[in-house]
Amino acid sequence: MFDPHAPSISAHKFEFPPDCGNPEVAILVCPKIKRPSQYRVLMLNDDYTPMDFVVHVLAYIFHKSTEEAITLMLQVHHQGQVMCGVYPYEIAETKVAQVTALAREEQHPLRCTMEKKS
Ligand code: TYC
Repeated sequence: MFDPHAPSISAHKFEFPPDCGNPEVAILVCPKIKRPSQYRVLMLNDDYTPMDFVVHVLAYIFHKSTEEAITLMLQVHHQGQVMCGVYPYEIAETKVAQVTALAREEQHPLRCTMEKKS
């Protein structure tokens, strides 16, 4: 039977902060907590994707204003790549997949990648 007053690992953790320096205790109740890694999503230049398509993608997928999207598109065009945003892994992965799918639907070679932030 469930006894709400019985000591448990979580009750112990909250009521009696353990000595996390003691490895016998630390392995059970002192999990290492890390912030999730963040990922930059980068848009890459190519010679064939139309500029207005890239502007559309930046506005639609990355929620940029038209002005911002034009500036970013021109940056990619002149400098080779630009950062569109920083996201947790799954969001970054989804944005890359969405950009790639939209581009392939229109037979454009546009490429978008992600890289882990250090
Ligand atoms: N360089 C392309 C052109 O001249 C335009 C372009 C811009 C392509 C940005 C990709 O990520 C890109 N049509």
